[in-house]
Amino acid sequence: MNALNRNKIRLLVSNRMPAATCAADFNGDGQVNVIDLLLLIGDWG
Ligand SMILES: [Ca+2]
Repeated sequence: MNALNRNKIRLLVSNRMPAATCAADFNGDGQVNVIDLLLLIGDWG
């Protein structure tokens, strides 16, 4: 595997992984999904 292919793979992986500091990722697992929505609803009001 040459350097160009490694850079392509690194770019693909980084594009698939959302930013860890995403404001909607309440439990910090790197994904914004129904679990984060339930945390939001649980803290509502
Ligand atoms: Ca999350």
